Amino acid sequence: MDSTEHLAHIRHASDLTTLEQVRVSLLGKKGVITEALKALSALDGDVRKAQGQMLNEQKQLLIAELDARRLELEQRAEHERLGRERLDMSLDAAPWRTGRTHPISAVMQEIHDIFALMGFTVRTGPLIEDDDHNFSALNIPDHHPARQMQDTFYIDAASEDTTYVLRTHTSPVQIRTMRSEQPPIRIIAPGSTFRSDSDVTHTPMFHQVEGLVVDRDIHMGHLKGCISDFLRLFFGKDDVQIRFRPSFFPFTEPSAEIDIGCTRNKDGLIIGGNHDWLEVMGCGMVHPHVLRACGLDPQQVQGFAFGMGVERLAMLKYNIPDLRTFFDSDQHWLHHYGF
Ligand code: 2NM
Repeated sequence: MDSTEHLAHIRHASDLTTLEQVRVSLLGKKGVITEALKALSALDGDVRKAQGQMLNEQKQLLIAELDARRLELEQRAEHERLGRERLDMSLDAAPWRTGRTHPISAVMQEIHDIFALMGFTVRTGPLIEDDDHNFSALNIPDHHPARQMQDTFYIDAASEDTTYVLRTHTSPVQIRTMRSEQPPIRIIAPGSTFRSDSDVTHTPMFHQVEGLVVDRDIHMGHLKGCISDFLRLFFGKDDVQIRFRPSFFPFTEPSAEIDIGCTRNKDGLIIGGNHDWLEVMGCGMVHPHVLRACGLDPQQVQGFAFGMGVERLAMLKYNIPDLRTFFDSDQHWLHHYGF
């Protein structure tokens, strides 16, 4: 086979695979040129020199031709690929969203930060509680409606003599704190709570922040000052109207519900003004039975406590109309209402 024939093979190779086969057949370990170069050793003197020079020139030419042909075939393949592919520049880019803080988390943090300023620290406790921490120690009698199956999630545990429930409020944390720490106590207990209730204004899981202060000579004036400061800071209004309306809870005596002044107009509700009242919290002086159940002497120390629903406060502060949307995990909703 002479050079012309080799060159023809290179030029007629119609794709990169074929071209590679041609390269191997010429320059590979057992290629024609390689073998011819090996055969030089059998020759001698001037013949060997002349033949070697010729072969090397031929080899350089073939390498150049192989490179040229490879470039040509690669460019052709690229050209064909570009002709096939379609890139629609008018399509929207894939959407991306940064994460947002859920309004529940944001409001919990805001509540925490205000009470932290007032010297409160945080306590937490188990979500599964026994009957004593969730009810009995809180002076909730055996046949109180709050204990009924319709309201409370009871845990099936046939082998246990203790009854377990999903905590219906965070108050068991206050019980645990009073039993394990000595006054002065000044704590908040944030967290999730559970009630067997589901309609437009109730979800089976919701969030509370409760608070407790126990010390010598604590009275209702401390409660009113503390809560008033909190509500003014939380709603960001110095002149928010606050009303303590007598109420009843088994664990506090006296008890009150706290309303704030609001104004209702066509768009809904504005915090401020005193045309109307809106319930935002519950509170009271810790019942002597509760103090005693925690080993404290009501003659020596007194306490005030309060509780608020985080969803409700978030809805009021940030104008979120529908409670259930908190738990939908809807990215668009979170983008709108999140922080
Ligand atoms: C509320 C309203 C009133 C409360 C009472 C206690 C405890 F454990 F100290 F007795 N913790 N939380 C309390 C009082 C909670 O929530 C609406």
